[in-house]
This record gives sequence, structure tokens and C-alpha cells, in this order.
Amino acid sequence: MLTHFIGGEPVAAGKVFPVHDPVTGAVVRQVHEADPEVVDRAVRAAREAARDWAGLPVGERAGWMRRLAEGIEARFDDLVAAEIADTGKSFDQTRTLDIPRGIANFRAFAEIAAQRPDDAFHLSGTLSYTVRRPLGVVGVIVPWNLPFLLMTWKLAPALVSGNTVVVKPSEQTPGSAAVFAEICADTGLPPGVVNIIFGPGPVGQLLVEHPDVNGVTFTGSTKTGTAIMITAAERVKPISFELGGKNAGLIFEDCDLDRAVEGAVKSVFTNGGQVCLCTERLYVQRSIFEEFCARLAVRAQEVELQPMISAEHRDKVLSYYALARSEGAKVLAGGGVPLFGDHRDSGYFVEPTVVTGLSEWSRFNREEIFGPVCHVAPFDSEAEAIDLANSSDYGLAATLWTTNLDRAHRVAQRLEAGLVWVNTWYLRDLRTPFGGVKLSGIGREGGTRSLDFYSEPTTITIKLEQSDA
Ligand code: 6OD
Repeated sequence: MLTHFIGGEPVAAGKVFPVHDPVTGAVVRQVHEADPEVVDRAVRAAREAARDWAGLPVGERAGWMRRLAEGIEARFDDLVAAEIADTGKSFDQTRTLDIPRGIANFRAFAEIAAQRPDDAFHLSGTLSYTVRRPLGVVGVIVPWNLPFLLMTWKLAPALVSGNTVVVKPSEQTPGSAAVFAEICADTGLPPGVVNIIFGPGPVGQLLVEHPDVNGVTFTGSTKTGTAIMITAAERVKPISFELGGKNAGLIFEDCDLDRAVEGAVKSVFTNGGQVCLCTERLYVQRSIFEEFCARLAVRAQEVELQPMISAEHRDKVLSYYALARSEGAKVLAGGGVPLFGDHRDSGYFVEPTVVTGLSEWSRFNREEIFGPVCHVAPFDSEAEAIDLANSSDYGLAATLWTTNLDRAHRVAQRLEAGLVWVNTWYLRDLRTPFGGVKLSGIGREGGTRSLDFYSEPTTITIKLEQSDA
């Protein structure tokens, strides 16, 4: 039974809900659900710890971040097991991406914060400088698709900046956060600095509403982000959002085709397409369109299957497969539910799917699906490719595949997206700004941008008297 982690202690309070293994549909764990009293208790614990934690020199907090990274290394196998049990991710991906990024997040933000200089400005007889103060107590709301990676991506900069936190993981994926709570306790992190409470969306809403929560960071759907923003607006709380996407991939005829096909496979199907950065719209130059589609359709049938997170999400993805057909699409691969003939048949799998033949104005091409699926369409000119890529309400990420250096820069700079990858996908430097435009989010995290969100500068200006000596 998973319990909340408040003030450094396990807290078994609130009713209990089950978590299902997406591979089989079986119940993997039972979890306590936070009620308003538990939320309040967690926020109070965070508030009580806030002054001492903020008072530590940044170098000492950076030391804690490094110790947490070591703690994660020591519990690596437990974290891998917990993450796989909740998500059905592949062992390979969990070992090479999800859990190592947790370690990298704590180490990177320890360095970035410890080395960051404060600003100072001199102007004839005045000296102005800034000191940065933490927000206070930060609410951290984490989605189910990359639970450990995204929790630590937010926690590391929030903590090293001097905030204390109340984390609410997705109710579908609480396992790795529960192991992390044990790591915090074993590391000796001061009680109340990290608090973790479990439960569904309304628990997150209580956290956002709480008057003693000073800022909120959220990754998830645009719909939930909008609801959080409305609540946060009433108290003018700072928010940082990374929301939905309908990301485009542009494949030019001068690309390395082998690389582009494999890149597209990765960007469409990784994590069962359940990454906000995944590509759902591919635009391919007409001279290579037929060959590209044929190769992508073959590869789609070879990728390792990952289940959708829940029966509900599987049904949503399948409803888009049906929508594609009803809007007149041609299905090039997949389009249904795989049959395994074993325990996985009660899990939440869908077939990796490639469709073509729809306009960019179809619902299928406008709404985020968040599954292993893409639409492929041809284009004739660079200008048309850019217009097609930008014909979306979202603007998180884009990929482009070309060997023409001038074109790479020219096109990349005209794409309406927070992130553009050229001849690669999801290659990350943790110091770079990360986030989206349009409906894909507000604000940027990453590197010093994260530190900027999790703290606020006070500008101090001194009038320097001229000496008469
Ligand atoms: O890699 C990251 O740092 C990051 N924020 C990924 C977000 C993925 C969203 O599904």
C-alpha cells in the first residue's frame, strides 16, 4: 500500500484506490488518496521547512541535489521496476532514458545553480544588483507518461532554488515517486522539503487552490492546464506549463532517407507515442513520398509495442483510428488492436498506425491523440512545408530532415515551435530553454530558465555618494 510522504514521514490517510498494470490490466498496487486535510497537512509541512531550506547557501542545496542523485543510483533497479509496473514501458527505455534522466536532472541543476552569478549594474553613482528569492512552496503536478523523468525535471531546479515542494504524481503512476520518497528519507533530506501526495486530478486542484502554495509547475494536457491557470489567476500565482502538442516532421527530398525513416519511427512511436514531443503529422516532399510511406508502414509493424496508460486512454486513441476512417483516410499500417494470444490481450495495447489522405483541417490532424499514430501528407515546396507545419493550434516541437545546411537553418527559424530538431529527435541539453508556443504552454524551463521560474529577483539600488577627498 502506497502512503503519502509528508514532513519526512509516511502518512496513511484517505481512501484507497487501485493502480492497474497497462500490460495486463491487473491491479499492481493500492494507493492512499489525499483528501483536503492531507493536502493541507502537506502544504503546512512544506511551509514549516521553507525558511531553513531557503536560508541554506546555494552550494549546500546543490550538495543535497548531488546526494539525491546518488540515492537514485543506489535504488536504480527499484525505480526501474516501479516505473515499468505502472506504465508498461520497455525495460530498455526505462533503464536508458527515464531513470538516468532523474540522476542527470539533479546533477545538472546542482551545477547550473551553484555557478550562476547574480546580476550587477553600475550607472554613474549608482549600483544596482539583484538577489533571487525562492517562490516559497511550489506545487508540482506530474503526468503519467514520463513520471520519474518529469518529476525530477521540476523538482531539481525548484529545490536547488530554495523552494520546498508538494508533489502530486499522476494517480496512474505513483510508484517511482513512492520510491523517491524513501530516497529522500534515507538521504536525510530535511523533513518537509519534499512532500508527496497521491490522488487524481481533484487533488491537484486542491493543491493549486491552497493559499499557501506560491507557484505551480505542470506538464500535461492543455485542458487541465487551462483549468489550473484559471484557478492560479485568482491569486496571481506564477505558473509554468508544458502542455499538448501536434508536432510536425518535415522530410525533404535531400534528406538521408534511411536516417529520416528511422528518425520518424522513433519520433512517432517512442513510449507508444505518449510523449508530448512525439510527431503526429509528417509532411514529405512529393518526389520521395511513396517510398517514404511504404518504408514507414513496414517499420510501423515492427516496432516494440507499448500499452496505452489506461483502458480509457486506449479507447480515446482507438476513437481517433475510427475518426480517421470516417474522415476518409487511407490506413497504411495498423488501425486496430493487436492480438497476442496471451495475458497481454487484457492489457491496453493498440496497433502502431500510419494513415494518409486527410486535409490539414481534418479533426484527426488538428487534435492531439497521444498514441502511436501519425498522418503522412505530401508537399511540393519549402514554403508549403513551413505553412503546413505551422497550420496547428499547437507549437511544442518540430523535426526536420535535410542534408542542406542553409535549408535546415532557414526552415528551423520559421517554424512556430518552442523546439526544433534537425536530423534528430528528443536530443536534450538540459541547459537549453524547453517549452512551447500557442496552446503548447506558457513559460520555459531548462537551465537558468528553470531557476528564473522557481525564484524571483529583488533589485537593490544604492546611491553612491561621491567622496570629496
Ligand atoms: O525531456 C524533458 O526535459 C521534458 N520536459 C520532456 C517532456 C515530455 C513531455 O511529454
